[in-house]
Amino acid sequence: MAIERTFSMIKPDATKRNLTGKIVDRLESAGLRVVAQKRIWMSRREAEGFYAVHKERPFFDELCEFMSSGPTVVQVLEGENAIAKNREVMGATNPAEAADGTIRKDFAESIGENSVHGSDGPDTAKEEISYFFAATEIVG
Ligand code: RTP
Ligand code: MG
Repeated sequence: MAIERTFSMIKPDATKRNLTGKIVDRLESAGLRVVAQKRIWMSRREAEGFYAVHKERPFFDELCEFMSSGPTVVQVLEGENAIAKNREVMGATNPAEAADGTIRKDFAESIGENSVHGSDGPDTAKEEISYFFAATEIVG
């Protein structure tokens, strides 16, 4: 299995509740290495750009409002099968449907305010990493 990189975010509902360290611990314990990380406050426009694929969805406005409502920790994670592994550790989008022991099951507040984001494939991982990080900011 090849070493992959994926993009991850700790969303405003989680930074607000001081859960950054606990979430990083879940990621590292699963074998994912944090090779880049910074705390940012996204503008509404940045959130709209990041979530452009969802712009026709009914939750788009609410999502962009939420994602620009407070600090977010953006990260690049590296490891074997990192994209799928991160999705597994995160759990289902809706915390009510997330498996036991996942981040969303344990920490998420609702389907919208669900504590974390993770890329869903190799192409989105590349795009999302470059949306927030320069190559020089990623130290493997
Ligand atoms: P993510 O992209 O954040 O890793 O999560 P995901 O793949 O599990 O979910 P996706 O379908 O891509 O949706 C992106 C984010 O939009 C919010 N959402 N709200 N109110 C709703 O019905 C609803 N559905 C999705 C969530 O914050 C979700 O993570
Ligand atoms: Mg998604």
